Amino acid sequence: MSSQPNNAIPKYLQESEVSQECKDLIATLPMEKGWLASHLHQYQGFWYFTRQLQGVLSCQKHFNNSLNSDILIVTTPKSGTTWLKALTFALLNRHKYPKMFENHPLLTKNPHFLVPFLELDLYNDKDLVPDLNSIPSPRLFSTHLPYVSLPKSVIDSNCKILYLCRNPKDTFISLWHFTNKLKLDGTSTNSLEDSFKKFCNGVSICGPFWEHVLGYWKESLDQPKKIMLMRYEEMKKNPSFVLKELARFVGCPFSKEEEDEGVIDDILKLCSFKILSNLEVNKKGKLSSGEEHRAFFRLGEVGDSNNYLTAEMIEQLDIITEKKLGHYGFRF
Ligand code: PAP
Repeated sequence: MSSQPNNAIPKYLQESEVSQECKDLIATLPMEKGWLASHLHQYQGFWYFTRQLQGVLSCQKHFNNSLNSDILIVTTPKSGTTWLKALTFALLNRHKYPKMFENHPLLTKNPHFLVPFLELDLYNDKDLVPDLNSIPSPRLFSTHLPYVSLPKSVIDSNCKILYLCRNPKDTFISLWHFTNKLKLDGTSTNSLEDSFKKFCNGVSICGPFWEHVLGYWKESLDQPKKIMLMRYEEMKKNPSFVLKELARFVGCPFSKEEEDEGVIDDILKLCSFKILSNLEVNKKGKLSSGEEHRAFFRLGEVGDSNNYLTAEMIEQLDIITEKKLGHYGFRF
């Protein structure tokens, strides 16, 4: 691990800007070669890049006032986080910005800016603890944390959790593209085969993928008022149905008048891949954590993994998925 702080490199690649507590912990944790930064560390059963681990520890320690009115978007990486952030933000703020295509914040701000990640954004700096008390309710945050690692106050409060997952084949291919795009030296791209093996073995960012999904699936059955589980494929197939369910779940259902006036269609249009990916703000600029906005918009379709994976790879992922999730009644 490099010991020189280097502000020229993006945060997601920095490995030295972490607290002594984090460094001491890392020395005791299993470690593997990273997809993006040099290392992944296994903490509480899941894998994180170094800077992310700093954020995980910090939000577990300091995010201790989760409110019943909070809404937390939780995803496995590359499951449609950006899309769900945009949809939820537009849903909650529809009365504030009725003219959706004129002055809406989504037209000039990336969805990750409007809905910050706890561990990758708000709590990512070792010396900074944000004051979130002045944010008007409902506060909208996001995280990639697995259920077992959520801050205790999130577990204890009656906040709402929106969990989104995506079939592992497309999730894997999206992650593979994303990490290769964000590597700075184009020479050392991760090979598909090598990344596939790692993904199947659970060694991926916030992996094992299946354990992440299983944790929230089980909790969504036990706590249906607190956790709503969504699938990317379902959102693509029937977006208005999912959006209406989402609105009901967070306590702001659409009225008959809104439905008749086309508010649902407007939100879906504003948050569509076509509109969001073509906005100036999303074609350039970066997140506070250093990733380019445009890296979050690639294709936005279901089934693109068929263009990359061999029949054997597909079979292998299907078998793992059935073994790990089918047994619990979960299918994509
Ligand atoms: P994150 O977890 O790192 O925040 P996330 O937004 O989940 O990333 O992943 C991006 C994926 O969502 C990309 O999928 P792809 O690689 O298969 O194309 C991206 O294209 C897709 N995506 C982004 N915005 C939308 C959208 N508005 N509608 C549908 N898919 C989208």
